[in-house]
Amino acid sequence: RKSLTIGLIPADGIGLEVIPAARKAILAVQSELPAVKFIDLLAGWNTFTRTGTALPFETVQALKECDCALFGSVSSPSRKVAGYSSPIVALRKELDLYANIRPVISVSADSASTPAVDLIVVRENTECLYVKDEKLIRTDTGKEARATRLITERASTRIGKIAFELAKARPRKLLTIIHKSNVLSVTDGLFRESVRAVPTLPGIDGKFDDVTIEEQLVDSAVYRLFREPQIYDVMVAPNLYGDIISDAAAALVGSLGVIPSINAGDNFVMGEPVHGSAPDIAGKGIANPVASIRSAALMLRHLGYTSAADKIDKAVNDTLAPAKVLTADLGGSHSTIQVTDHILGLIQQQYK
Ligand code: NAD
Ligand code: K
Ligand code: MN
Repeated sequence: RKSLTIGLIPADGIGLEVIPAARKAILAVQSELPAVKFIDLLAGWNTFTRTGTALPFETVQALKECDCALFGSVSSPSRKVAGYSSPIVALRKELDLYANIRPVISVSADSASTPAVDLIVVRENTECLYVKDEKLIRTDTGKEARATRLITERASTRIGKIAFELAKARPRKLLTIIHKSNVLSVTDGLFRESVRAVPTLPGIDGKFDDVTIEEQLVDSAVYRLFREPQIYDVMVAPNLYGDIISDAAAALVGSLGVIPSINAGDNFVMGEPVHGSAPDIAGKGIANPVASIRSAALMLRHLGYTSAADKIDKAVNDTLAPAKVLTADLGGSHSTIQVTDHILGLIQQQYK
C-alpha cells in the first residue's frame, strides 16, 4: 500500500469532539504509515435535518475509495421519524462489515477493587435474529409474533477465522465460543461446529494449533463474566449474544468513554467508539477521547500496522494510569484537549 486514505465521519454530538482527537493520534504515528490522507464525510442526524438523508450517497461513494474509516456517533431519535434510518446500521450492511470487535480493558489494572479485565468480544454482525424477519399474526387465542433466526456456515466460519486470528495474536491464545446449543442445537449447533472446524479448514495448515478452544453457554458466560472476568481472553458469539455480552463486559470497566470497536469486513474496516453522541455533555469539551483514539489504534492494528497501534495504545494506557490524566467520566477534571495532548506527548516520547 502506497497511501492510506481514511474517511472521517464524526456525525453528531461528541463525535465532533472525539474524532478530531483520533485524527491527531494517527498523524502522530504517520512516520510508520504509508502517506496518510483524510477525507471528511457527512452522516447522521444533523445531516438528515439539513439534507433529508442521514447517509448521503456521496458519503457511501467516497468510502468506497477509502482504505478504512472512523465513525463517531450518531444521535438517533427514539421516536420514529419519517425518512430517517440509522447510518451506522446501513454502513455495516453497505460495506459488508461482518465482524464487530470490541476489546474491553480495565482502566487501572493496579486497583484491587476492580478485577483486571483484558478481553475481546468478537460479535457476528450480519445475521442471527438481526435479519429482522419478524411477523405478527392473529390466532384464535390472540396475537402471535415470530422471528427468523438465521445462522449460516459461511458467516459463522468467517467470524470464526477472525476470532482465531485475534486469539493467536494474544499471549494467552484462548478462544471461548459462546452459544446455547444445549437448547438450540440446530442454530447454535451450526455456529459452534463451524467455529470449531476453522483450524481444520483447507489452507489453515496447523496455523491455529496453539490456540486453546473452550466453550461456554451464554447465560453462564454472563455470570462468570461478572464474577471472574479475568478467565476470558477472546470470546466469539452470534449477533444477539455478542451484543449483550459486549455491553455487559463494558459495564465492568467503569466508563463507555474508553471502549473502542471496529466493524470489519474482508475489504474494509471502520473504527468506532462504542458510546453514542452523549447529548448531556456535547459541546462542553469534556468528552473522553480515549474510546475514539483506541478505535483508531484498533483499526491500524487490523490493517497490519502493529507498531503504530502499539505506540498509541501504550500512550493511552500510561495516560489513564499511572499519569491519571482523566476526563470527568473517570472521576478526573481534564478536558478532551488536555487528555488528547497528554496522549500525543507520550506518543512523541516513544520516537525519541
Ligand atoms: P451515550 O453513549 O451517548 O451516553 C451514555 C452516557 O455515557 C451519558 O451520560 C454520556 O455522557 C456518557 N458518555 C458516553 N460517551 C462518553 C465519553 N466519550 N466521555 C464521557 N462520557 C461519555 O448513550 P445514550 O445517552 O443512550 O444515547 C445518546 C444518543 O446516542 C442517542 O441518540 C442514541 O441513539 C445514540 N447512540 C449512538 C450510537 C452509535 O453511534 N453507534 C451508539 C449508542 C447510542
Ligand atoms: K458510536
Ligand atoms: Mn448494543
